[in-house]
Amino acid sequence: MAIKESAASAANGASRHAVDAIIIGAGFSGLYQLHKLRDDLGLNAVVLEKADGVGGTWYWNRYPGARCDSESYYYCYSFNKEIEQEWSWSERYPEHPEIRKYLNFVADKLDLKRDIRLNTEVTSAAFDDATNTWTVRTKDNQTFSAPFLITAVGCLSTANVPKMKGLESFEGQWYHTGLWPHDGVDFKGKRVGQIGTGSTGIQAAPVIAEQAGHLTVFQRTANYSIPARNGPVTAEDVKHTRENYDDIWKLARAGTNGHPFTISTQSALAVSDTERQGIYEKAWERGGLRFRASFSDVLQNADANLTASDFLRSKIKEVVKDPAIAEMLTPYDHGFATKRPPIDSGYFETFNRDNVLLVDIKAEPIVEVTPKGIRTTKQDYELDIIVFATGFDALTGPLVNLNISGSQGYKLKDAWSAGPQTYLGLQSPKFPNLFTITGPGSPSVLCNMPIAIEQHVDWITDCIRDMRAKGLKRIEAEPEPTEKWVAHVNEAADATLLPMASSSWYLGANVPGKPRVFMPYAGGFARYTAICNDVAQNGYRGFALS
Ligand code: NA7
Repeated sequence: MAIKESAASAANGASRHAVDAIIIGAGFSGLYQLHKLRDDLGLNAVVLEKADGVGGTWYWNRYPGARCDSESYYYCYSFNKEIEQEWSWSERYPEHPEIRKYLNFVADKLDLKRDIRLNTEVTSAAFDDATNTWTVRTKDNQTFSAPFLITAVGCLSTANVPKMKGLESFEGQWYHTGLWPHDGVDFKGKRVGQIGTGSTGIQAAPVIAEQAGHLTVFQRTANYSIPARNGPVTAEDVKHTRENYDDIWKLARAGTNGHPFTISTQSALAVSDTERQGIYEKAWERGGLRFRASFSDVLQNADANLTASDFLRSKIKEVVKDPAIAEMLTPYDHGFATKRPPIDSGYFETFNRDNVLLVDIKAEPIVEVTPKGIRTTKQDYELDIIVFATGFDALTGPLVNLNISGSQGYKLKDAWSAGPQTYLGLQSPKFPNLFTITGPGSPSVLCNMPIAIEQHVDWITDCIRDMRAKGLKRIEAEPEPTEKWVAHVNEAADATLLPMASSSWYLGANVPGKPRVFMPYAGGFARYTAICNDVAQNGYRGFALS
C-alpha cells in the first residue's frame, strides 16, 4: 500500500501519513479487518500495533499453560477456504505459540504484514468535525489521519495488576500473566506465589507446580472448573473437520455462543436425579465448555444451575484428597458459569501435590508484599517469584486507555465514566466514524471470539462500502437508540443468572473503582447478528449519516 508521506514530515523524526482507514491492533480482528478493507474495498488501510509481532492477546499471554478454551477446529477464521484446508491444528486446545503461528500463517498468506506497522503504540486519537477525519498519534511521534478509525484492541488486553502495598520492595521477581516475558520464567527450585484463580490461574498453577520448588496459591474466590480433556488432533479429525467446515460454521453462527454445538432443549429439572447425573457425568468425561450446554436452563434458572454447581462441587471433593483443602476450593458464592467458566488440565489434582499450598485470602487477607514475600493477616510466606494471574481491565480498559476524543473534543473516558455507552457495541454517540470490534455491548467475550470478530468486521466493512457508494462521509450512533441498546444489554443479562456473580469481570467487579455494569451482550450471537443485519438493511437505523 502506498501511504502518503506528508511533505510536512519534520526533521525530528516525526512523520505524517494520510490513509483511508486506521486499524489499531494486529490480533484476530485487526488482521481480518485489514484484509477486508484493503483487499475487498481497495482502501489504503494501515494497522498500528504496539507489539513487535502479530497475535494481539496471544502475543502477550505466554504464561505457563496458556492455551485457548475454545476448541482449535473452530477457534479460527471461517472466511477463507484455502486457509481452512491448508492449516491443521495439533491439539484439541491450541497452546499460545500455535495460535501465534496460525495468525502469522494467515498474515503471510494474505500478505498483510506490509500494511502493519509494528512497534507502533497509539497514544491518542482525536476527531476533527470540520474534515470528518481521525488523527492518531503514536509514541514514536508519528501521525496518521483517516476518515475511519477501527479499534481492534481485544477485550482482555489491559493487565490488572493490583496495587499491593510494598510490591516495589519485593526482592524477587514478579510477573503478570498477560505480560509474560518472551524468554519464559525459570521456576526451577523457586518458591512461587500465584495470586488469582480465574481461567488463567487455573491453567497456570498445574504447570508452575510441576516446574517450581514450591507453589503457594493465594485464592480470593474459589472457582468451578471442567476438565479440558486436551489431547492431540488426529489426521482423521483434521479430515473430518475439513470436509465439514460449512456445517460447522453454520451451527456455530446459529447458536448463543458461537460454538458449533447446540444447547440441550431439556430443562435440568425435567429429568430424574439419576438421568441428570448421567448427563453431567458424560459431559464431565467429554470435557470443555460444552458442559454448560448439558441442559437448557443452567444459566437461566437458579434451581437448574444448582444441579450443575452441586455436581461440580462433588467432583472437587472426589479429586482433592484433603477434605479441608477440597472445602476451601469449593465455590459457594456464585453458581456455575455465572462467571466465565474455566477449563483445566489437572487443576484440582495440583492441590494433592506435596509442593503446593492453598491460602484462602478471604480468611487471611494479604496485608502487604514484603522484600521476602507476601504477608497476610496470619503469617509471612517467603517467595522468590510472584505471579499475578489477576485478570484484566476487561472490555472498556483497552479502549479508554487509547485516549480517544471525539466530536468537539468529547473524551471517551468521560462518555463511559458510568459504564460503556454503545449502540450495538459498534459505536458510541459523539465518536463519529469510530468502530469498535467486539466492544462492550456486543456478544464479545460470551462468544467464541473469531466468530464474533468476523461478524463485526463484515458489518463494519459493509457499512463503509455503503457509505462510500452513497458519498456519505460521517456515521454516528444516535443518543436515544444507544440508551435503548444499553437498556437492552441489561435486560438480556437480567434474563440470565450472569449478573448474580458479584465478583465477575463481566461486571467490572475485578477492578477497584470500575463502574458495575454488565458489559457483554448476553442475548445470544444469532439474535445479535439478526439485529445488526436488520439495522443495516433499514438504512443504518439508529445511526446519523451525512
Ligand atoms: P479473571 O477471571 O479476572 O481472574 C482473576 C483472578 O485474580 C480471580 O481469581 C480474582 O479473584 C483474582 N484477583 C484479582 N484481583 C485480585 C486481588 N487484588 N487480590 C487477590 N486476588 C485477585 O482473569 P483471568 O486472567 O483468569 O481470565 C480472564 C479471561 O481470559 C478468561 O475468563 C478467559 O476469557 C480468558 P476474584 O474472583 O475477583 O475474587
